[in-house]
Amino acid sequence: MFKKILIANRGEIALRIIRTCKEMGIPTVAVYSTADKDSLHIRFADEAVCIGPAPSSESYLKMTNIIAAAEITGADAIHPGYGFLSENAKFSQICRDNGIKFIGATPEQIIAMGDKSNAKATMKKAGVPTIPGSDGLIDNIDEAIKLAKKIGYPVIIKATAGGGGRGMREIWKEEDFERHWEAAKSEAGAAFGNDGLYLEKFIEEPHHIEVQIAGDQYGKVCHLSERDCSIQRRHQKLIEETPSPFIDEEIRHKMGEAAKAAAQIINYEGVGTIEFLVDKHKNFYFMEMNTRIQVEHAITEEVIDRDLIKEQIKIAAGDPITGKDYYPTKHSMECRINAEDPYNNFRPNPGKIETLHKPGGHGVRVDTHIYAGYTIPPNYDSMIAKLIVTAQTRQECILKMERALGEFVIEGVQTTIPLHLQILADENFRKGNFTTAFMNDFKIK
Ligand code: MV4
Repeated sequence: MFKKILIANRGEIALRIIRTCKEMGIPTVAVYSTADKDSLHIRFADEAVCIGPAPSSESYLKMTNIIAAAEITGADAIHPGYGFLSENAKFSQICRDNGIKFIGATPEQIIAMGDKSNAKATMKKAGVPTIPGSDGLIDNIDEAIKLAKKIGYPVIIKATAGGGGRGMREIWKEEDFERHWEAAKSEAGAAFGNDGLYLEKFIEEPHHIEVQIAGDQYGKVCHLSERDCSIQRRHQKLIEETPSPFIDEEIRHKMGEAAKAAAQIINYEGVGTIEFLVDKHKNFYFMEMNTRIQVEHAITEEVIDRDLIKEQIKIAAGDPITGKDYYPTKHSMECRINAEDPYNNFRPNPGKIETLHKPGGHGVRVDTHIYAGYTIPPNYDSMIAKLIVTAQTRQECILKMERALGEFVIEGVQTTIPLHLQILADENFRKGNFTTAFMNDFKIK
């Protein structure tokens, strides 16, 4: 097992990782920016090293400073959490070159999945369903227009270096093609330094459903069932739940097998997620793979009763997995609470937490780094807490979430709690009748 783990992250996920390390008897090193000098992750860890000023580019993204912190403290592994350097192939490589275990994907795996057109081709080879479209990149616009006609409108152009909703253009009719194509190409070139584009049939109002997987270095893989992440606004997830109200036993099994085939073909080690788009006929298609632990991992933990960070660390240390798939019998739901004003276009609202009361009781879990008197710095993501509730059924889960949101008191900053209460009260949400378009026409009262 590792002698000491450095956590190259901040906020709730840094605390989450430190907690598991403590339970495993592994000493921890926190790193922090000057803006985070009063953060809890510094106090929870055994040691802490300041790695730079407030901007992420000079601290949490500064690879040389993080490696230096690991060397000074004698850490033999780095956990990157999510965001920041968690899917950075160069950082994974630098860790390897310095004899430090990166608790995440190898540089090869990150590169293979980071190029979206290449990832899609790999999945097609593995027999994972993919969205009809171009065979790889297209650089000739006439060829692209011909293909769009053959597939039938609407189509979507995607940047191969994009992902997570960046670098995409829907096209509904041929006369708009050239304009969108040129715009997408120059945007992708400017944003990613890679203007490679590919084309797909546009799936209208899809469900976003992802399957959690785990793999070990002995070639075993298993799936840990799905999460429904369709409730999102501008590619920011708001509420996630497992199991998905849209997915039945048969499709769950088929998606699980497809996700395992996806993990297997790249010899995936560790925990990861295969994202699928699911259309109204319940056809599912590979969309992207996330080679990291995700924000929403906790709802899966609650329904399968496993600590996914612990599994991740054990796999990185060379332990084998059982290879058993998990099918939950409980229901779990997460509301992401952001310091944003839902009445003012979700404007970030950092500042001092004057009063804090966290909800509790059976089946309620709050993963957060905030405390009364804490000042949320303006430099980072605005998520300040994850409220996770678990019950026997979806209906009980919704009632418990409403009860827990009602108990949650955060004074001093505006939060998205009122929005969550209104989504939970929505008739279609309660029926499980929603897609990724749900928030498009949702009006907060
Ligand atoms: C699509 C699509 C419809 N058709 N691809 C958005 C995130 C990125 N990973 C891919 N995305 C989409 N790809 C085809 N062929 C619709 C989306 C999409 C979406 C997907 C998942 C969750 C929310 C979304 C919101 C808008 C668009």
